[in-house]
Amino acid sequence: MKIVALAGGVGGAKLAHGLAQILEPGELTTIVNTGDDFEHLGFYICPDLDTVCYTLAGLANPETGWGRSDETWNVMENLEKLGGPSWFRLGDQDMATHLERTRRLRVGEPLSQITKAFCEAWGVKHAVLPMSDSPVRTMVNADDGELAFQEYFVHRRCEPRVKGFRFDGVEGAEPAPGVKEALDLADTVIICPSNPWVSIDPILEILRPPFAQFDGAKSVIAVSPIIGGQTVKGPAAKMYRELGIEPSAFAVANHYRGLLSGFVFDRRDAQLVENIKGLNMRAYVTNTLMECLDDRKQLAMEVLNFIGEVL
Ligand code: FO1
Repeated sequence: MKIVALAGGVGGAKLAHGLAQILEPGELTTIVNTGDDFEHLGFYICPDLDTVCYTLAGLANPETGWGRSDETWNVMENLEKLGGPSWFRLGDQDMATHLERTRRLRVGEPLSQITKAFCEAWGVKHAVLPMSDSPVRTMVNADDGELAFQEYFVHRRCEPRVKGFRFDGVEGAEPAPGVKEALDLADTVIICPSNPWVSIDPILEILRPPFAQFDGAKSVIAVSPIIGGQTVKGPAAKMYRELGIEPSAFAVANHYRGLLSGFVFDRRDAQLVENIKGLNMRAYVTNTLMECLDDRKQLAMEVLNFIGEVL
């Protein structure tokens, strides 16, 4: 079975990690959102790409989900003493990633190639691709004006009310090398439990125009990031509410309506099963909360079995 997983940050990385425990390298390609990339302190930072790579490498910080485990913060502490910006926390080990990525980008190496080289260095065996080598920037239209994604997410702690989103640069951006090939070969695309508005929509915007078959011939399965009306992490539920939609697994299924052959959601939302089937997709109910490594593997196994039923 060949699988393409679409992922944003922490939730997506956890399921990709579960899939990587089961699938052979060569059977799994994870395509990652780069809409929340930004330049900060002179570094080119790719939070979701790093979260996915660190997680697959077993290097991710288990408390935050982002950044490195066993991290030290010497640079940040000294930066703060000098009055430098410290709202975006960069650990010492993590900083090496941004330093080297920025250096390579400056000498003309594309992001996809840099990611491949980093994955090799970290021992990540399954392919990880940025959605595009061209910069795409998620912009949050909030009640007090438009904000760059990290400004909204980290600096303003998701406090501004959202009115919509714009993916700056998406029109001119091509999928990264390897993305089209992976999709052509894939039996199934799994949309990981990431934020539909700001993690998955940017990837879909990049993929849709050149991949007509993506809207029909391939089976596409999504896993809900919303459990019992809430998100495990991040502002997806708050975003749904502010956009006038009741946050629920049904709202997520409805968001991807027309694209999905199957939808996986949590036991706590089992009462939504008939409504979800009414969206013309198969439904699978299980425990989707990934609290430990075994949960990741268990959910991945169940999603793969469900794909077997759907195909
Ligand atoms: N998220 C935070 O909430 N606060 C931080 O200081 C922070 C630093 C950070 C550094 C590197 C990195 O790769 C990610 C980091 N994140 C931080 C997470 C990240 O900005 C968001 O989780 C994603 O952009 C949303 O998927």
